[in-house]
Order: sequence, then C-alpha cells, then structure tokens
Amino acid sequence: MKKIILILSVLLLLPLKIYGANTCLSFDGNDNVYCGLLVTGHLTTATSEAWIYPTSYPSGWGHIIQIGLWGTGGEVTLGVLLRNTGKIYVDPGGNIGGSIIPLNHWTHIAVTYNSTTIIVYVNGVWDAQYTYNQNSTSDVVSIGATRKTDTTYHEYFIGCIDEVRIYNRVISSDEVLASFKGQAVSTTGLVGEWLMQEGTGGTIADTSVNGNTGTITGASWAIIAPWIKGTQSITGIQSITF
Ligand SMILES: [Ca+2]
Repeated sequence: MKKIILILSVLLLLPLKIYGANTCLSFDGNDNVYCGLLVTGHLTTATSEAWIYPTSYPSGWGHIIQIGLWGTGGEVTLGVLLRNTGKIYVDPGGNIGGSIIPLNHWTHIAVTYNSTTIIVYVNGVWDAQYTYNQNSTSDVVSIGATRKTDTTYHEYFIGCIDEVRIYNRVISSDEVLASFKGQAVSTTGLVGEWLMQEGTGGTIADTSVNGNTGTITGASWAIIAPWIKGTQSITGIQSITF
C-alpha cells in the first residue's frame, strides 16, 4: 500500500513540478520564437531585457532579443546578442559589451537606447555605452535567433532564455537593478512581456497590453529558472547555478 501511495504521489507531483515551476525556453542552436509586429513604425526609445543561461557560446553571434529585421535592405532597431567571445553584442553598430557572460549561469541582461545612445547592463550594473544610429525597416520581435528580411533565421542562441521584456522607453538604472532583483518595475511603456510560464505547448503569451503571442519553433520547455517574478529577492547574487 505504501508503495502505491508513493507511486501515486510521484505521479501527482510531476505535473505540479512542471506547471508550478518558473519555466523558461531552451534553445539548442537552430530554434526561434517569433512574436510579430511590436509597433507600427520604429521605436525611437526602447529597453530590451531578459534572463539568459547560455550553455555554449555561438560560433559567431547568438541573438537573444531582436527588434527589427536584418538582411538585404534591412537593419534592426535594437538587437541584443551573445558573441562567440562570451560578450554581449548590440546591433546595429557591432558594439560589444565589457563583461564575459558565464556559461551555465543565469545572467540578467538589459539594453536601453534613446536614438543616440545604447547602454548595456549586466546583472543590474552598467557594463558598456555606445553612440547609436538606428535604421530599421520593421519593428517585429524575435527571440533566440536573427530574423532576416526574407523571414528565414540565422545566428542562433544556445541555452535558455526567460522573462523577456521590451519597453518603449529608456528604463532607469534603478529600474534595471530592481528588475534584476526581481522587484516590481513600472509597467509604463511596457510593450512586450514574455514570462514563459506556460511550461507546455507551442506559444508564449505576451502579458503586456499588446498581447503579441510568440510562436515557438524548435525551442523546448525547461524548469531551471530559479524564481517567480516579483516574489523573491535575489539581492547581491550576481549569477545562479543549478
Ligand atoms: Ca519564466
């Protein structure tokens, strides 16, 4: 009887572990999520942020969050990538951040721009700053790979991505730090938020006012994300290993 109860308990707990956990998406090197058109025209100010857990550096570039289309006649509004050097790379302009992003750790990335200046934050701390020249053709959003003007993909991220947010404003350094700590940040200007809490299925919900559901191609669900948004402070922790 005890054995039956134990088996039943395990069977009952398995789904709880999937659906009660903070899930994320795992990208193995040829996957992407397409979230559709963010805004008509171009964002002239923006912030992109995400938690990333790279398991391998890409051979060239691995796109984390892309706003815009890249390719013939196209250039992104704001692209946040991981380079084969382990550093954050920002498109357009080929600007590379200062910190090496560790493999098999969670790291928080935020990038802001105000039409002329890009600022890169790593784990809530200023990492690099650049002069910027925006020149996009269409502000569509892709996660995990570069979407080209012919709608094919390349430059794949390898590892996990979670809690992607896009604002149509430059969030402050205090807000970046608060987000890193899992604290609430004003939703003013929040135009895309994909928390990846579904844990199953082929889409991710956009919990911003825009409701741009993301379509998953190839990426799988994982349960290695450590906290649920806004419910747990991780003050002082720079990266987390599981
Ligand atoms: Ca999540």
